[in-house]
Amino acid sequence: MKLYGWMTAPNPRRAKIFVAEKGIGLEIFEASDPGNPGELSAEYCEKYPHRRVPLLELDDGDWIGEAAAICRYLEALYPDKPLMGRAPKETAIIEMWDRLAEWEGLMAVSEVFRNTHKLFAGRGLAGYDRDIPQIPELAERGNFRLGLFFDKIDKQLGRHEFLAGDRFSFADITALCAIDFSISRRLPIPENCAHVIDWHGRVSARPAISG
Ligand SMILES: N[C@@H](CCC(=O)N[C@@H](CS)C(=O)NCC(=O)O)C(=O)O
Repeated sequence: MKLYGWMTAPNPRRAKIFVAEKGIGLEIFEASDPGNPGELSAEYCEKYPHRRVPLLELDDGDWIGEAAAICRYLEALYPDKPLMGRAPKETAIIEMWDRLAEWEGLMAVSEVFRNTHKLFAGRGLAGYDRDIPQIPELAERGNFRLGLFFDKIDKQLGRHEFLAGDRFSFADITALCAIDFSISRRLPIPENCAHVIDWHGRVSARPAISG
């Protein structure tokens, strides 16, 4: 199997951290164009018509896209060190928080990034083979949504050690990737979100993440 990523992009990072946390030996390949690292290569886009990363290419030539689907597949193949739940209720709660972190956190930062960054002019959304205009109002709304996301998870992290309860899970990985992406765009964790700041320090220090 081969995992394709794109430098420090947040969605491939979710899969890379998942693989590292579970200690799965997987070859990781860069999908960007060597001549233009700001874009996915033409060869990669031909292989994967949805034109996004991450992608898991299987030994039989089939492929699986979407970070959560890739991690779900790897969790089934490598059940040790479970990150997606050990029983139906825990599994559902982890999925709930993962989806919240993706939709309310990662999508909010992406709205800011994709609708403002000069290099992404005409690429307001990932995954299309034609121009998708940037919409400045979406960046404003993304910024607003991001603030709501920080407040929401601060409350949750005030009640639990980790996002989906008392064990580190895939939901923490998604939230961390969203928040590190936000920090890299100079949108830091608000100072009044003390629980998020504490959680961010603890999670970032995990060997699979800091190493
Ligand atoms: N829902 C997808 C989102 C994947 C996605 O948007 N990936 C971005 C990188 S974080 C991408 O492929 N961008 C390609 C581009 O901008 O051309 C997932 O969970 O994997």
